[in-house]
Amino acid sequence: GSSDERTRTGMSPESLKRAFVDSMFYVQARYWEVATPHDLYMAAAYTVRDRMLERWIRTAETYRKADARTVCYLSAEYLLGPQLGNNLINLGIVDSARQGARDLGIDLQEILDQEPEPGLGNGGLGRLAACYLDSLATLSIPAIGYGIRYEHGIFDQKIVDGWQVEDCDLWLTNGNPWEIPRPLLRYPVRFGGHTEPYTDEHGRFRVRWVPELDLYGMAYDTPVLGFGNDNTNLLRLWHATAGRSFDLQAFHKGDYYGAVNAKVGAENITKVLYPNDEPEVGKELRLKQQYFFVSCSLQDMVRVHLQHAPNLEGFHERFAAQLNDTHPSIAVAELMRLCLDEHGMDWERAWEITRRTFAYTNHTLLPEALETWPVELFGRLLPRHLEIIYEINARFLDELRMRYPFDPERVARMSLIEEGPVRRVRMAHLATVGSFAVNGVAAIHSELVKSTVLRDFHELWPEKFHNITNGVTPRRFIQLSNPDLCGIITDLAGPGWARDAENLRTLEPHADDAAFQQRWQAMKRAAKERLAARIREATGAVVDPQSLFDIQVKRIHEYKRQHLNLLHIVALYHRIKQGTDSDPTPRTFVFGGKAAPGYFMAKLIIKLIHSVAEVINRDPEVNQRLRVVFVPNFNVKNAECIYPAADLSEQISTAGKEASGTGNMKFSMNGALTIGTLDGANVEIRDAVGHENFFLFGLTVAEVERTLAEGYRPWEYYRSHDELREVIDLLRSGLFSHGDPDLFRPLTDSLLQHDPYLLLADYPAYVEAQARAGDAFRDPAGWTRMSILNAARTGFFSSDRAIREYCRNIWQVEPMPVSLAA
Ligand code: 26Y
Repeated sequence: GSSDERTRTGMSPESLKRAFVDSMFYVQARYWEVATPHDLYMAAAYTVRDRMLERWIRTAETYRKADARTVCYLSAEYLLGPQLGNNLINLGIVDSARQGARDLGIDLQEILDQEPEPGLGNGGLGRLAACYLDSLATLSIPAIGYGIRYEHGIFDQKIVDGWQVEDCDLWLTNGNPWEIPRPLLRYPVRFGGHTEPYTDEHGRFRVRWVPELDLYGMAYDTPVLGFGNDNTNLLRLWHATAGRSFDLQAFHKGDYYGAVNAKVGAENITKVLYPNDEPEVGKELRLKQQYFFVSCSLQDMVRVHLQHAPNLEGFHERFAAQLNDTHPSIAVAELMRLCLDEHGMDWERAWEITRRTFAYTNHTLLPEALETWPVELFGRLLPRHLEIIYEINARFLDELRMRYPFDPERVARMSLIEEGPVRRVRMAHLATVGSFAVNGVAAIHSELVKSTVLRDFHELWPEKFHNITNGVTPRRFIQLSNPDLCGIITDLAGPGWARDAENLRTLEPHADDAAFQQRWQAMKRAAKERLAARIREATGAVVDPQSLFDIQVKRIHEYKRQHLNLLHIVALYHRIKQGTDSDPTPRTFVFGGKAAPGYFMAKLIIKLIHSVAEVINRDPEVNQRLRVVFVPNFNVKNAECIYPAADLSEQISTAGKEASGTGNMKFSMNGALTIGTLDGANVEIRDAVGHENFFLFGLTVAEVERTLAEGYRPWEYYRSHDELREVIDLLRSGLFSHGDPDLFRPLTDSLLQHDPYLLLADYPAYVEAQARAGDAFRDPAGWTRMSILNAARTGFFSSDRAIREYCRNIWQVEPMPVSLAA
């Protein structure tokens, strides 16, 4: 093509340089001497984006021509993390870009560091959605991710005097070069009002929804590159703007300020991500967010479908729509509404299409985390949808009564409506009834879904239930995060491993090879040094890269038991002070994670981590052996620096509580050993890496159940276990709270009185497993062997494997490779 074209598509260092200089001038409108680091980043991002567009357009064209069956992933969260580095990798131009930057006297890393990350998710569920987008594109699966373009993502965590303080996330303020606004791609979304029956032109009974207000959802598109192919999929996020009704209101009633207020109200819908990773009751705006993005997404799917079809028959053949937890489960009622009210379909046909369209992934068993909405709120915001849900329920309950004529209790348990002083809609039941498949996210979790929260449904429809164990993308979590490891693997296995993670097994035969071990240790050492530098920068704390890096990073939650980790740390401290220490392995304990702003106990745990750190780190008798640090603001960017540096990965949730976990996979792939319970994907990780390469401890799910059923008395563990008692007494002594014995009372009281997560019951086994880990670390060759085997055997936990299973077992969708040559 012309030199102009090459400027936008060429991949050589020369073309990239030319394009970069060009973007600086024509996009950023800056010249060299005044360009800020942010300008450098923006120019680089636009340079890379140009190189994505040809693939993107070619992909859209290919899918459209073939009228390809398409996966629609519906998720309220996408925790993408920084884009630039990942896009360079997926385009295969990292070296070119580094060379080009160097020629211009710029350090590529400095440019990468400029990018604010789109934190449009809370934790595991949002990051899983991002990994799945990466794998869908890499496997050439026609797919669209639908979600919400939150103006403010997950809050920035600051630490003030050891306490978490939330700061507003501003990821959009300096502009987002990756998104393409589509101002003409807008759909109306309505709320409130009432419904009226009427008779249509064929004399049929119909219902009309007369809403109170409407607004628009406008699309913002972000391209998602595949790795090692030319497919580029689409992440379509919806932004709320006020609808036409607001303008008319102002016009007719002369109430200009009233209309302005209403407009502001409408635009609030996509303002901010709710920072809880477990629901709290009745947040009206959250229900609005959920309906808003679901309605836009389904209208978009209907539009696409009708480009090739005369009506909505066959909609379920064109699309498979995955519900990422119940957050988008109102989609079941919305698709029914579209079929019935907007497309004149009869109930039976509409219901068949709806049930064949959706599949539902469950991510939690915690009863308090199952979403339900008060009927009153539901009916006020979405009167037509409540009617439809009642009708779905009435028909479903009729079926159940026929099937179980003498079991009214079962029928009541399965109802979509929870009866009680406040009647509520059970979203998990709606999702289950309205879907053709339901899956859990790890083997043990999927079994528990069938035997607990959805037991009755499993008895009714056993073939509907699946397991798909979660996975994570090796591109971001090995290749991008750990370039040295990437080099080691590529040297042994060739470059193919990044598309087929089972190739990691090539490492296995080298696990005992001394030269290879040395290279492995150097890789680990360098990663630990990078993390140590980062820790120093962020907190001022100095840590020794020679020590065992023992790391727990994840959302702060009582069920994840960061405080069990702390009990062990305090025990080690206590032993050193007493002169009874038998574990002389120097350790650095690293914590990171955000607490939901309203979750008092979680915030107190963060304060306790800092308080223990303060005492230990300044005590010269202890601080040569132990250090404790909290890395503030755990997010994707920080995570990329943390996983490669870990020796030991803490996966210590109470058995049965962690659906899967995905951090456990990221650690293990990077050669960390796990200390963990038989919970979530830990079970499968342990089987994969070999039981001898995993530090197992703790009660099993069955033992947890039995312990609680038999009347668990944590106090007795406290009484009968001397060290445990001393540790808890230390927390209550004021030693860690400048003499205030009450500061951590809520935590210690909760442990002694209820301890719903069985920390005290698991404490002895945990401390014993930690001692085994400490001993093992003192044998570098043995440890390195185990580390290598962990990385070699965790290919199963690639999100490519998970997505292949979804494609085969749930979506029935085939790859459609895109060729740029065409
Ligand atoms: C309803 C709203 C407040 C809400 C928002 C986010 C509720 C839940 C969540 C997030 C839940 C979540 O992240 N769950 C995690 O999903 C991961 C991916 O499957 C699992 O690995 C992890 O065990 C589970 O806790």
